[in-house]
Amino acid sequence: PHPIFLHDYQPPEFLIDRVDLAFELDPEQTMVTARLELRRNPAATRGDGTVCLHGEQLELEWIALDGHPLNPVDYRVERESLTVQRVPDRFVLETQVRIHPAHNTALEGLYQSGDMLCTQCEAEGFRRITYFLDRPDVMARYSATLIADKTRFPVLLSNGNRVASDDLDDGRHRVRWEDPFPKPSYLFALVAGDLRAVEDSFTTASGREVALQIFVEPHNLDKCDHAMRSLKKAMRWDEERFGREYDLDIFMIVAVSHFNMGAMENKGLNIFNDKFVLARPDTATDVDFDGIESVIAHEYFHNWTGNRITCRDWFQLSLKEGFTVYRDQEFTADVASRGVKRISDVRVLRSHQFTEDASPMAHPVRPDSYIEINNFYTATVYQKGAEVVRMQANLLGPEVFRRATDLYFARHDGQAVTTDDFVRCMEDASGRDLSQFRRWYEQAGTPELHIQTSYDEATRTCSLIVRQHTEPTPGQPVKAPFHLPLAIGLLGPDGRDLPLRLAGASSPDAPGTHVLELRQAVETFHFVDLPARPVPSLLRGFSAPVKLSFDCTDDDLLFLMAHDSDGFNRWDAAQTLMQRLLLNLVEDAEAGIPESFFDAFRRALRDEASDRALLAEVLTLPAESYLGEQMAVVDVDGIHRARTTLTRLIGERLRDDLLAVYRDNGESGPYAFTPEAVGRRALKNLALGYLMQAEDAEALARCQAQFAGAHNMTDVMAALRLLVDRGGLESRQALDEFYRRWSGESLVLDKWFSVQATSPREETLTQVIQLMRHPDFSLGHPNRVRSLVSAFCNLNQVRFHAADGAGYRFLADRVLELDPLNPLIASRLVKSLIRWRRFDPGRQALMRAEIARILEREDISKDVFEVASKALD
Ligand code: B3K
Ligand code: ZN
Repeated sequence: PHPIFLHDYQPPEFLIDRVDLAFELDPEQTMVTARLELRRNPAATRGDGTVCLHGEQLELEWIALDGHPLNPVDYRVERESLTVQRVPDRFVLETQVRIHPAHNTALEGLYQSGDMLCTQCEAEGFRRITYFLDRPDVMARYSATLIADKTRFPVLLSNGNRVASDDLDDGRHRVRWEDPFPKPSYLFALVAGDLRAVEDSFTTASGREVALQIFVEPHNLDKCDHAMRSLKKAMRWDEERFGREYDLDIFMIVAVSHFNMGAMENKGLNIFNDKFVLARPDTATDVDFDGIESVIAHEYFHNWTGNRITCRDWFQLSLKEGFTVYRDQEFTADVASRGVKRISDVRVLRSHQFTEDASPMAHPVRPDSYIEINNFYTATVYQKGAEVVRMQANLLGPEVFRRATDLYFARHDGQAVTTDDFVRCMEDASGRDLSQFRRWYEQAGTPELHIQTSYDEATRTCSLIVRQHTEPTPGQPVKAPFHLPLAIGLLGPDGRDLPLRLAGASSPDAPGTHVLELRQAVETFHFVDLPARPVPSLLRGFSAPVKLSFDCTDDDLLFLMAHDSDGFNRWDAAQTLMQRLLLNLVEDAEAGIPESFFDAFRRALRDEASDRALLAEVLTLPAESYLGEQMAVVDVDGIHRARTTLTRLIGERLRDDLLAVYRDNGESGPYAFTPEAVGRRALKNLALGYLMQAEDAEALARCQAQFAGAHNMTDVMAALRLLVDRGGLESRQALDEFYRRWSGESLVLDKWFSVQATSPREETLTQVIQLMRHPDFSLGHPNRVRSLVSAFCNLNQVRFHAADGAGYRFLADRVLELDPLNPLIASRLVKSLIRWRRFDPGRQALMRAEIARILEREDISKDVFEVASKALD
């Protein structure tokens, strides 16, 4: 397989204005007829009188040009294309192909999920449906006529508006859909099934009535309320915050159980992994409710950032994904808690994106080459892309940023554009020069900021020397400095923010946060008029996606944790402190924990005034994987031991306070998904976790009672998790009972699998191997694979990285089994192996051997090939 390069981009030789599709749907074989109106692209730079369309796994039945069937000498069918010779500048091409949805295990193109048929076209799935110019810069108007058996497939959906329907004589029926908005092929969708809809409506700001429908299998009708509420919230928010109104008269969401990722923003017909639609308090946790709200919002927001304005080519993926993630993050921050949202987003960034940046798959937010684009739906394109938009929003300020996005929507509506076009709108609306800032799109790697602070009593000056440095990444040995916002505050002895006055500035800022703009590799800043040595609070709100190191004592961290006016930095100070204690414990198992730490923890637990959700975040120890990232060589077992020890010590030392917190935050009344209630549950279950590690008899009794008596899945799962990690008879009984109760609910069963796969107990891998043979396990079901295999490999550092390499062997075996079925899922799994350089020589050798074993397999997909081969480069 060969890479494709951004610098080879050429505009399409032909454009397609209109597409009329007709489907005779049947799982075994579906006939697809396409009528395409093509014309030569005036902007094309070359052309040789032929047209070459993409197509994969299509059986061509007939083909006609301007109404005349073509002779075999006039066209050529290859494995991935159809070339037609000697075409005029403007013509109509008609084809009919045969495809086989029931045998489509890759779940790209048209496939079967349970009893329904559905599509997934992004990025390059449309070419598995019909011959086409399957690239995002070819935007066309579509109609789709769907014909299927009326009993099996009473509901037939596609993009846009339903314009006609009738019954045929043979028991089939026919429905025609027309989408008035031009779109790239990756946004095409169709669904056929025996579905029921929950319906509602939304009145837009300009007074238009939009019909809202969520389609599910009949038994799931009672799990759609939260999704519908989330959708309406998102529609309103996008009007208020970005001035974006919905544009069709109908918006549909369909929940399907077999889906490669989270959801898909097809125009007017979003298709969702049912995990991000279905929720009832007794079946879904707070984390699930949260995921549904933000994924529904994310896909809805794509209607403007992705659909109306799309990407010129797939290198520009972050144009729509980074911006849309930024939008959904802001949505959640506005409708829930801004502070908690920022913390959880930074957790994700640090644990997924920073690690990716430090891996052989490191790539810029705008990659410059790929072998398989599906490998680039990454934390870098999504989460770092969102950070890059966030930095621009912060550099411009809210009003100017809003002007800039308004300009972007006005200037590029209906176009396929680049990240550069986006930045140009930021520049044009603000008058700022963002040329250096563009490096964020071009250079991979996480910048490291090292800040040295000093205070001079004589001049009452606090100086900051700021150094930035970015390690080389594959293909980019030398990095130029980034332009970045560094938000800082200085705390006085009483814990309050001091007025900040830069040397030379005429008047001080008000006390609070000051944003410094960095541009050089080394820069010095002097703050004057400071009566005493301040404690600096740096990178407030995580103002740039960098790794920060600065010289500060444990006491400084305790001080920031207690006083910083920036909630994010209070949390971060606590994390840094806990990280220090834990890494000390890894080095020396006998190292003590200072009394001041327990005191601070106790004070926090007793602080009735603070937000419960924030408190739960502050009091959560850093994850084992995150601690590993902070070490030169990951000490898998040492980290597990240290973290378990500190958890137990907290449980023992703070027993009474933890029990009080547990009791005070119990459930009263029916389940509510409010930030307040979610925060209470999080704090209560965190307390229970510490107590359980201390092997407290009262805690065990409470945990069992919670498992048996809770009415919401959040509390049930928290208790089950703790019982499983503890092991023994109680664990077995709880698992059996849970299975009996929920075996009919696939999404709940996923939790049953993953709670076992992520347990740190020694027997976990043996257990996981047994579960692979469970009648409810199937490699053909991505959610199940994720809940068992991916959960074990990605969320269980201590067992996956067992020193004997059994975890690695298990993973490689699964990759080899999955690759012929579903390369996208197989390739995601390989990513768990590629950070082998971070481990000791023994583990390194074992991991490399498994990657090599994967690469030896003939006929490996290009998805897996790309990741595995880059891993060994
Ligand atoms: N745009 C889709 C992701 C498509 C992934 C293709 N392999 C969902 C989203 O980001 O909203
Ligand atoms: Zn997206």
